[in-house]
Amino acid sequence: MKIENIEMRRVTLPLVTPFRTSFGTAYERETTLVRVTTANAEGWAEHAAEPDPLYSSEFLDGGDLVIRDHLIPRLQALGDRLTADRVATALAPVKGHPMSKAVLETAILDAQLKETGVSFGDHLGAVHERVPAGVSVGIMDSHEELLDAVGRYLDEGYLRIKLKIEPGWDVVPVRAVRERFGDDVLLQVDANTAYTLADARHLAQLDPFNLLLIEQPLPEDDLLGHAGLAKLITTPVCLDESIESARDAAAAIALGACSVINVKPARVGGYLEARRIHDVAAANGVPVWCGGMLETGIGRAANVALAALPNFVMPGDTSASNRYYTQDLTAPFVLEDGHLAVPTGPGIGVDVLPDVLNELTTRTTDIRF
Ligand code: OSB
Ligand code: MG
Repeated sequence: MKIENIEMRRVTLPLVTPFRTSFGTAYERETTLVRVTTANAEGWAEHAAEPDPLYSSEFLDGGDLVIRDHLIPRLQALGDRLTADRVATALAPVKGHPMSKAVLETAILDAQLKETGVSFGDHLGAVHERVPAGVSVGIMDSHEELLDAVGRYLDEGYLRIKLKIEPGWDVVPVRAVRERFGDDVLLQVDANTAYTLADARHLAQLDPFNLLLIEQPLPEDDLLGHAGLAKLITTPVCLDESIESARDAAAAIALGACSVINVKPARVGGYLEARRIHDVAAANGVPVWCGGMLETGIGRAANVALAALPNFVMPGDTSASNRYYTQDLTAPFVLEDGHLAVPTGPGIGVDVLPDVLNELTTRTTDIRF
């Protein structure tokens, strides 16, 4: 495939409500969009990193630099032999930076699929036309505020609630949600690495609440700690930050460090590696679900397609556009009966709205290929 141009466009979208996690509070979502132009198509993807390196070591300004100075030159060296399948191998000599690699591979895959008229879902192996939607609920200033938010999301039809937790905001809010909304609500928690193995006895106090899982309780490099914790609590341990590849997934499963995996395509270098994680997990009887990074409609479209693969058996953080934004960059993803429809058009299957895009753009860089 011959690429003519790569545009990097920085955009900022205000969030409808601040989103607080154990590592910080986001008031807006800033991202770099990558637009790949070929003779017959335009491929789009969005960078998952945040402005600060708090979720992982990647951050947006660093991503822009590594894409421009280290990743794109390696793709240019492939010339007309460049295809989405060859991106990961071409970029492998550059250590780390999975989110920056993912945004390039995804935009190139989108352009390629648009040229051939194939949807992301069909290309990846989707088996569902719609996927169940969960919602990730941030840390709040009070329990009343939390219960209000959870109540509103349940009224909207969300099929699973995930509570962000940290030391000082864990057992008590989980109990409050269970007492208010009952034992039938599918409920899980996400600590974003905020605990250590020494907190095992404290985290065991979550056992009676029948949570689907606890996500990433310990630091990302502590697989043995997670394996130890899994033996000390009955809540299933799920990994997010720890899993950056299918090899990581295989190791974590073999060590007993997790019994569920949150698959975020950006965190693992793209949708092709994400599919391999899906496959490794399936082969080991480990369920997976699709995580999110507050994506706009551009990233959400591809995530929803991935979430339609057969081993995505738990509702993902694939929420509707209005959970994040009053005005999305694409036509909004809307909750229908607790589900989002998998796009069926070529590539990611959604169009970027040009006026909204221009209004939210803060800078643009063109790289002739
Ligand atoms: O840990 O899953 C996470 C958002 C930003 C960074 C990390 C995480 C999250 C979420 C929100 O939990 C998921 C979403 O709704 O996109
Ligand atoms: Mg997480």
